[in-house]
Amino acid sequence: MSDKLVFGNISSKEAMNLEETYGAHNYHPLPVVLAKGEGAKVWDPEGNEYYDFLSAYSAVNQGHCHPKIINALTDQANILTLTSRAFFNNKLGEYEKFITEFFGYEMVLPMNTGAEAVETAIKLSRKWGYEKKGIEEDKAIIIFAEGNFHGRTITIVSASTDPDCRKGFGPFTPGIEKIPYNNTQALEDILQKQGKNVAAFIVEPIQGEAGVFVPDENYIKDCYDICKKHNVLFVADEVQTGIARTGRLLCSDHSGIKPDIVILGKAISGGVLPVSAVLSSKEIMLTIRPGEHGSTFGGFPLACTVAKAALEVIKEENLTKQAENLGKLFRAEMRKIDSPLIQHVRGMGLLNAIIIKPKDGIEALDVCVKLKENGLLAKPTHQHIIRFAPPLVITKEQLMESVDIIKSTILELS
Ligand code: IF1
Repeated sequence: MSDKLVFGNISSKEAMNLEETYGAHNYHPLPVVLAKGEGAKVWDPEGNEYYDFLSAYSAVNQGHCHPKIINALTDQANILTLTSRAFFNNKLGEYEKFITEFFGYEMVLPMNTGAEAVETAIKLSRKWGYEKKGIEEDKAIIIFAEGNFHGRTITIVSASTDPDCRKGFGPFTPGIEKIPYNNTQALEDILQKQGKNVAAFIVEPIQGEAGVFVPDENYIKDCYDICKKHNVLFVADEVQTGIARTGRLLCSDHSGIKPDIVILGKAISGGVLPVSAVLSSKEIMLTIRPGEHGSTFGGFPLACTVAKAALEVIKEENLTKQAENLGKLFRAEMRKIDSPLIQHVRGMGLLNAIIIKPKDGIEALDVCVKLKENGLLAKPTHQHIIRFAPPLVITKEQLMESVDIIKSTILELS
């Protein structure tokens, strides 16, 4: 590792000091500073190269600085960026047609961050509950699964079961019930009891933050059927699992169901701008009327142009198939590693995790620090789990090189 500056004008050490001094301490990053990215790789200011196995939490599925997306961004930035929704713009409608056809839905409501899209889905579900299902005013219930991660707003953390997300942030939003994840009986039971007032069940097809927790094969399909039986909307939060990551365009596709509402974010823009979306039917979407919901940036021309290009890349480069094939290869290679540190390997497509069994004081964080020293970036979640989610554009050769880094790092520590 060299100390000479290669990218930018401040060193890793200076960059970390500045963040420490002037930035709120709401994160605990791995001690690595990123200054440049291209495809599946990133570089620090000193020019050290790393494979990115986080992909900005699956936002950079198309790879860092994808030329087609960056061209779309810079071309449009010179023409028109933001207009607000007080006026029409010549990019929004075209994008809305494109994204709804892309995912097979009738309508889209564009927002910016994932959390905003989740909030939108909650509001939309409540509105549908009152107007279409006939739930009595202010009685609507939304059901969430324990261990979920849907974002950071007060209402969303009201639905969380993670003490770090909640503590010190009450009072919480009412009208929320939580049931165990991967337990269809729990959903059936609560709907038997309170179904009349339930507007929606909001769930991640794979729980990301919970450590890439893949539910039983029929879980999502069974939950969907139970929701249908009780006239409850089935809402999939695909902010992390969507857009080719799990080897299907949507993770819900693995279960052969079409959620009533799909929430997307992150990779819609290939990690270039905060772009999120809520997809649904006309029947549901039109319960929200002018003036009832929106945002200054939602559907801005620059975002629409970038998102369209980013979704085109998914199709043009066959990234869904790529995620499926390389994911199988990755899990098979991980399962070959003979080390007491590895307890379990799980995942779908290129959203994978290994569960670390701590040994001689060595934990997931120590493995990630060593991986970083060996040229691969990943982050532990929930202390014992390491998530591996490279950009989907990673080549087979690059993936095998990464596998070698992971193997030798684990063996070095075993
Ligand atoms: C952070 C985790 C990932 C999400 C799902 C909505 C959102 C997210 C399924 C909100 C966001 C992020 C945010 C990021 C950490 C991260 C994360 F570790 F916390 F769980 F990806 F795995 N639905 N996930 O995963 O989207 O508002 O952030 O755009 O630093 O909080 P957002």
